[in-house]
Amino acid sequence: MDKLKLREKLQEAIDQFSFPGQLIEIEINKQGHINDTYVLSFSKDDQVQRYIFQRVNKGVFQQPEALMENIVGVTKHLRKKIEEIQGDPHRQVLQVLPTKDQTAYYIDSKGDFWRSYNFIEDSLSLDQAQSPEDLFQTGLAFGNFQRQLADYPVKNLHQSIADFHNTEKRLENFLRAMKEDPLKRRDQILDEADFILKRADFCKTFMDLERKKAVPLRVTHNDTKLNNILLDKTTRKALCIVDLDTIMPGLAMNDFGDAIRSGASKALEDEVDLDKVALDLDLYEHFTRGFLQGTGKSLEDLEIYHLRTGAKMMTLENGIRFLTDYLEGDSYFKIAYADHNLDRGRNQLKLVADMENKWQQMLEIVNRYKEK
Ligand code: ADP
Ligand code: GN1
Ligand code: MG
Repeated sequence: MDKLKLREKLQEAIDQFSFPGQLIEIEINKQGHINDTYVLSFSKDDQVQRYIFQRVNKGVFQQPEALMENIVGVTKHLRKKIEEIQGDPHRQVLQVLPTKDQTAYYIDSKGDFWRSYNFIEDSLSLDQAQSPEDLFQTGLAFGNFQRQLADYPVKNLHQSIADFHNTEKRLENFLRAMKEDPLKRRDQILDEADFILKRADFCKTFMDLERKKAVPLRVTHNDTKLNNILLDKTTRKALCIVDLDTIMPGLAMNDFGDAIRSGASKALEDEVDLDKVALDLDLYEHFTRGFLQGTGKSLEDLEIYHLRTGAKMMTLENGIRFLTDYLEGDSYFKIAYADHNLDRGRNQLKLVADMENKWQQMLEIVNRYKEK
């Protein structure tokens, strides 16, 4: 889309927010799979100020009010915690920029849902770790995030997506898509379906624990993908956790798990050479050390025992979700080419298989950092 068209598309919504000065640039950020993310630059008195501006995916998030209430509540709580430890509240937590009407979002004439945040300057968002220290920092930040939210009332949170990490339901949806097979893609993934079905019991593990109330529901992020954390460009320390749309009551193990899935693989999530896809135990160890340092004493023994289960669960669940979307016609995740979801799905299943080979070592590493 050319610049003028893009500006036209965004103008109605931009006009509703109190941005300072003149809009001088609109850039597109393509890192996420869900929302349309733009970086707006405004100039005032020779100063340039940038903002994140998002068209939130209304197919995925159907209750803007509830979603933004979660985000406003949680970011306020985090800001207080950051101020208490003399951190930098402007760079370490997202700040929702209200509309001129003082609301946290705007619904435009087409029914699209828009919101804005402060842009965190001098930061990096990685699709793949560049050093083990990146993973230590990420682990520490996600661990701290859980600890800092441990006293936030879980009951105040709305479910922004129902059954988001209900892996049992994810499997049911996959099996239904296999049966209905609207695009006749089923035959492409018979081996993958067989791999998934062999793990049907495993898919129940966390739902069983939840039903027995054996593990607590906590305030969790639920989308702890590596590129949902910003690192400081200069110090390379973890700076700010972003993409807060899925903050909901959830399981600590899943926050650990999705970060391992996305950050501790030797390859990108859509690498097609499956020989390259494997769990990097060194990265896994660095993340684990950071995460357990961050959570401190806040996790129960059973949660710690099941951290490795979370890594396998989130990887299998994402594999199932990518393949379901492939079968259903790629309506959920953004794709860059026709078989993108198929490639992502295969990649995730290969990572699951590799985790199974390293299952014992994954537990030993967790135990090594548990006592410290
Ligand atoms: P999606 O839900 O589509 O993944 P995100 O909210 O994660 O959208 O935003 C996409 C990307 O934009 C993030 O991965 C991150 O790189 C970047 N980003 C998001 N918020 C900010 C921010 N406040 N400052 C700087 N970069 C950001
Ligand atoms: C999506 O929004 P993004 O790109 O950070 C998805 C996650 C998946 C991930 C896979 C709301 O994350 O659940 O694990 O893609 N987010 C949502 O890359 O579905
Ligand atoms: Mg994201």
